[in-house]
Amino acid sequence: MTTSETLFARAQELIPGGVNSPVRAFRAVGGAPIFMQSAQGAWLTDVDGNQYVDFINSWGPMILGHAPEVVLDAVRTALPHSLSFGAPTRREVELAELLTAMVPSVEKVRLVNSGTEATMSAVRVARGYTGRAKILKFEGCYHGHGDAFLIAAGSGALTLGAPDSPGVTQGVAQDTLTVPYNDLAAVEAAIAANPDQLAAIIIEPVVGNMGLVEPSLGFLAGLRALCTQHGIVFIFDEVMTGFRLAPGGAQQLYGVVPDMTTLGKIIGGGLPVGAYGGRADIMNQVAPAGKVYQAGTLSGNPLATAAGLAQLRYLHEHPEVYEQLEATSARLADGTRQIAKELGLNYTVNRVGSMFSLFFTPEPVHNLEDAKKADLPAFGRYFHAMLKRGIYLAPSQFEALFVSTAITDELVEKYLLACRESLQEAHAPQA
Ligand code: HOZ
Repeated sequence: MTTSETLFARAQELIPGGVNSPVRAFRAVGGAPIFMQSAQGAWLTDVDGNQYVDFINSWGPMILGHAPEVVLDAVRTALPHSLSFGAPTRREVELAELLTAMVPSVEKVRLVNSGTEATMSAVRVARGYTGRAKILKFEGCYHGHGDAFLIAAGSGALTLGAPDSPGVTQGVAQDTLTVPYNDLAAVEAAIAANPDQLAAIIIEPVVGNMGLVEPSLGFLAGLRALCTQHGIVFIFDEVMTGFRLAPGGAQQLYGVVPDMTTLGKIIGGGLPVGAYGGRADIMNQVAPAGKVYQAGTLSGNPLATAAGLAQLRYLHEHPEVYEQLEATSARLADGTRQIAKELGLNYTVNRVGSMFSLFFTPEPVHNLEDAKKADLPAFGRYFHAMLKRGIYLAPSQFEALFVSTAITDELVEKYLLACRESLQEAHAPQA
């Protein structure tokens, strides 16, 4: 038995499913998860000493690769000054200044500890601000594990076949409306059927949680107009796209400014941080400025703000990072599409900036129904063939690849060679 297998056996005795977040388990692809030991740059090393080129990057935040000196230095400097105060600190102010400078919609911001906290809080604030109860989300979008979002949810919930989670009460579920992504007419119909009842529309402006799906031309602008017209708070969940698709996230890339934005892991440089922010009049509803309550001892934790500030400052001061990511990701995604074509597969590859997905279907993928047409057993075989060749992908068709600046030309070639061999292996006649 490998050390990973031994650890997984022990973990299954004590941790539900043996993992602390379902998407880490290999349920959709078979086999046992790999336990990691360390990482540097593009490379992950597991507890058995095997190495992999990382295309998950902690689900996005390791945009500069693993253990970048600029972030480690900041944490080393902060470390001797203690680990938590539960009191305000200078870096919280500096991080708020940077976030408001970089993200177009954010005039005021509150730090929390995860993307889930950010989305739960943003929706509560939208409800407090509007005095309305209902929210609208899109099928296959994932906004963390708050009750209100576990209806037609993406990511691990979709992968495990539980997009509507047990444990979410009828009362909560009835306040969440869902419509297909990229379907503006369906949104208009939902608003018309629930006049003056919608507090918020929340969306991943580029979806990463049913695989990578981009917004159709005019979709985000159309939603913006509808929200303005009907007094609905428009929330961009940029937990994965923030600071990744552009310094100001998808809202900068598409030129559509929401009322509120939720941010996650990337603003902690790998440490647990999230944030929600937006228009000052909306954010002034948050306690103690206003009456909508939200709190947290670890919010603005001194190590997390040190890491996050260092990473975001680097991104702010080095816009060339985005050009590099664009060039590398284009080579990876275009190469993947070309290889699939040469093998007669014609699979769909969706890409926006440094996020992309290879869907195991020749049909275009614009929404969840399209994504679900993928050949999941073939994806599972491909996943394991890539892993065997040292390429670490998310263990689900319904997740995106995240590219870091640590991916060199040589690693692009390694990935493309593995991709060709793995696609062939995944489609070889089964014994
Ligand atoms: N939602 C993130 C990726 N789709 C991953 C976080 C997790 O669920 O572990």
